Amino acid sequence: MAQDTAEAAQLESVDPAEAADVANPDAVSAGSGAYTPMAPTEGKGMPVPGGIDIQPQYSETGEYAYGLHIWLFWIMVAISLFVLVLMLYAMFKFRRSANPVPSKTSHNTLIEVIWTVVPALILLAIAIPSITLIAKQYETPPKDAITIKAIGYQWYWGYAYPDNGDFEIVSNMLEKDEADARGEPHQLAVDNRMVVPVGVPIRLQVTAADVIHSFAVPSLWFKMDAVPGRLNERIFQVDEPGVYYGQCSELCGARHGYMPIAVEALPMDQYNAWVLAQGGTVAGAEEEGVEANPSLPPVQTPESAAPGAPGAGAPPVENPTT
Ligand SMILES: [Cu+2]
Repeated sequence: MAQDTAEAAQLESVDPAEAADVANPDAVSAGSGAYTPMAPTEGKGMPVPGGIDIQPQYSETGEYAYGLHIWLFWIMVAISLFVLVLMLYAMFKFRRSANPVPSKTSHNTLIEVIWTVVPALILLAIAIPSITLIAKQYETPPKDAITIKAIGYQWYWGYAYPDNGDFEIVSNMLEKDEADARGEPHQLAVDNRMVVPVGVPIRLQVTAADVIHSFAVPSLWFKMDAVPGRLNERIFQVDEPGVYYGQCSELCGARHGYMPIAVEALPMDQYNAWVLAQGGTVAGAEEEGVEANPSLPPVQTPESAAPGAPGAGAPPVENPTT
């Protein structure tokens, strides 16, 4: 709880003007102040040096999974200690010098019932939360969920927003000096983040344009293979605003390790402002008199996405046979 408050305070303390300095100048000017990339919170949504546990979770499914992880850990500790104590006891009590005549006992109904029933109960205590977790992970998103599509390319990610005017964001890894200048972790920071609304279910579709990639964000308990020609889908929901980092998690070629993922979760009104800044559309915008900025191109194209730019990777081929 104290940690949450500290994180919230840190998020709020980011001065927009200050953040604009370190942010992508293109994105900021294009949005005319509508969207400023959020400064990440140290240790939130990212790995930490020397960390041995899984990352703190920021989705409902992730929190449930973390609970299961701790539950399994203590079951393992209890069983390991129990077996160790039994072994030490037997080794000491029944050593040859103290117990020269071995017991001839071959049956004990009570013990046999116990060592059958107790392991069965342990398995049940594991199976119920485990199956519940699987069901939670593959719960069908509600009909009105916003659809976002993550597309893996060699070697960068594209994020399409079919419910918001079908624009696509191209996301490339930042060079070390750029990431340092923005105060973001190197090899996780990207030029254009996947921006999502916070607190609402999202229908996240994952696919690829060339080879198999995998879209994975550990702190949001999300990992799904991106397979060319297939549309894998899973519900995706982020509890609180923030920046969450991940990486491609399926070996996909030479620059597999250099196509990170950065998800930025924003309150719905800020998400809508970001969508409009990208030239997208917002549901119900016509009635409210809000229109997309027509002076902006429909697709945000970072410099590093240009053919031949450093880190650009091979462009996707629409139809290689023609
Ligand atoms: Cu990949």
